Amino acid sequence: MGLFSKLKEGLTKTRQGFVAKIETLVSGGKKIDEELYEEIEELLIQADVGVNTAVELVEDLRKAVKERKVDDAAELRNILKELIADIMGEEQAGLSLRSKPAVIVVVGVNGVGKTTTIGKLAHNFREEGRKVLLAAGDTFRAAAIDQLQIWAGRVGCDIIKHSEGADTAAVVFDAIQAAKARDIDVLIVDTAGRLHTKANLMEELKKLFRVISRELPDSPDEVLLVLDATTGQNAISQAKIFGEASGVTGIVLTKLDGTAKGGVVIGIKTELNIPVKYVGVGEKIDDLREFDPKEFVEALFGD
Ligand SMILES: Nc1nc2c(ncn2[C@@H]2O[C@H](COP(=O)(O)OP(=O)(O)OP(=O)(O)O)[C@@H](O)[C@H]2O)c(=O)[nH]1
Ligand SMILES: [Mg+2]
Repeated sequence: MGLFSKLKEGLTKTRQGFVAKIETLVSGGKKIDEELYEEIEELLIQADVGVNTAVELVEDLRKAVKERKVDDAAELRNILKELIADIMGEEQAGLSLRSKPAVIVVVGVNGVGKTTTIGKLAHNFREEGRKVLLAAGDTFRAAAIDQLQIWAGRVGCDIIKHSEGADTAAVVFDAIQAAKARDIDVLIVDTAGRLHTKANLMEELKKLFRVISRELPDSPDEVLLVLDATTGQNAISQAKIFGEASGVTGIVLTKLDGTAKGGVVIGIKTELNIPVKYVGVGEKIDDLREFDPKEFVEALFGD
């Protein structure tokens, strides 16, 4: 299955819980009245676009209906799609890898899909012919190191690791030296899942960034925050706190396959100043896709 079909399939539940319900709501010669607007707003909130965004969208919908003198409620579906497409824009935010080795640090709370995303990213880079090195910066659990090692084996790239309990900054220091010596293009650093509310853990990340930029002045090139789409609005609060504490440059939104909360992509766009760079649509090695906002809107509406 192609990745667009996968994205479309992954968004099925969101589409059923939102677009399909709106379609039912506006069909059958329904009158465009206050009640209808309220119901649409409710559906938007349920799809996790966020309350503010839902209110604004319905406000714009009202304006468009007035301006265009729309009297067929069925038209609302397409106007809403247009408005969402306007919000999402057309621009794709790619990675900005400036240095050699380029360093990507992957952060996020427990279990969102950091390590899996690193495996998939490494695979993509390898496909492009780039030399990749992984750093097992999650030293919290021995299993975390093993998990990254398995991904390195699958992808066919090297990994730098210390034993459980080691200092993450020391692992990354070694990884940078190895990357320089081995002519590596991209070094990807795994980190332990941490609660965004724990100040000491966030301090640890800052220390890590200091070590990296001492070795490579323009690095890290990217700090990717991994968010789990199934957590909906909670993902947005995580991003706000991580964004401030660790200079996040991009978001990877995982588990878009099978969630009903796909509307959170729209909330991320309106509430955060951080672009979504990749989306995860499954657990397999090639289930990571560069995020294309236009394609997302098409997939969401099933068109
Ligand atoms: N369906 C689906 N599952 C995913 C996706 N990305 C990751 N997962 C699954 O999510 C689970 C957690 O993934 P990990 O990569 O271990 O998450 P992590 O953030 O590294 O977790 P910690 O290291 O414990 O903080 C695994 O079972 C993955 O297979 C995705 O895009 N879709
Ligand atoms: Mg992990």
